[in-house]
Amino acid sequence: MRSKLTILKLGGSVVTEKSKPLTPNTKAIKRLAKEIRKADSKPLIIIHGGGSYGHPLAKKYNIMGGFKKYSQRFGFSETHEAMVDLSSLIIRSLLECGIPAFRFAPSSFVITEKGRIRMFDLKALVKALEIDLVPVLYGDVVFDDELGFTILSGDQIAAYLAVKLDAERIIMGLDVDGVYDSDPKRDPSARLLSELSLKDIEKIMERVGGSRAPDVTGGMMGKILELKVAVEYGIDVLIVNALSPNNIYKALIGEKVVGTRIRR
Ligand code: IP8
Repeated sequence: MRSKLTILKLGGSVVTEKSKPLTPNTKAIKRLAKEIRKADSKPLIIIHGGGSYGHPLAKKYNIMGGFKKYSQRFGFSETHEAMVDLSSLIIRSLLECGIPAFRFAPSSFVITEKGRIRMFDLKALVKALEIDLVPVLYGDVVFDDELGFTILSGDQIAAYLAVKLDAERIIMGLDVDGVYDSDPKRDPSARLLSELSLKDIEKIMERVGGSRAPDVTGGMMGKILELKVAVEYGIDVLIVNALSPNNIYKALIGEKVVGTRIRR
């Protein structure tokens, strides 16, 4: 039987002002904390993206490409610190709303191999869930067996945890209404696809554009590719616009909401 676990991913373009370096979207963070509190969905894991905290720094120091020169060590640490700062803002807002949020910094317990998760120590996370804490994770810098270090996206973490912890669903809160038949940021006639199957995903894969801000982990295309593993496993994925008030609340309580539902 499924654990009823919900994995909520909040995109970097929701929790930050993506075009302004190191700028949080405080209004959205505070509103989302209230929506999450009101929905009271348990158990819950929250994962957030890097937005204007993680991505510009990761790009500047070429962290994704791996450890090539000594000077990158400062960039590795700075990128991580930026993510810790963003995560602190989010966790503080959650705590203020009465949600027992607790940070899990992926770089401390995940090792990747060429960017893919090879080792993920779940023990502490499971203990946290057992006492109804709400773990908060994020895309992070990580140590990598082949590359020395790299960037691990929140999307890869979401899909991995969903499968490992047998989650019921993944809710992706992004800055778009869902998956379109073409890129809505470039094509005004783009049509929202409200239901998608695995077969549909394969068909649209080459037609979905990436986001335009410096997103080192791949935009919508990367998201769909990552989530495919969870969908194949039988986990429902719902993509909604988290910048529209009440969407995350509705999604969490299972109410009908504009978005894209991806099912096996
Ligand atoms: O925004 C990437 O996470 P994402 C995090 O979930 C960093 O892809 C550090 C760039």
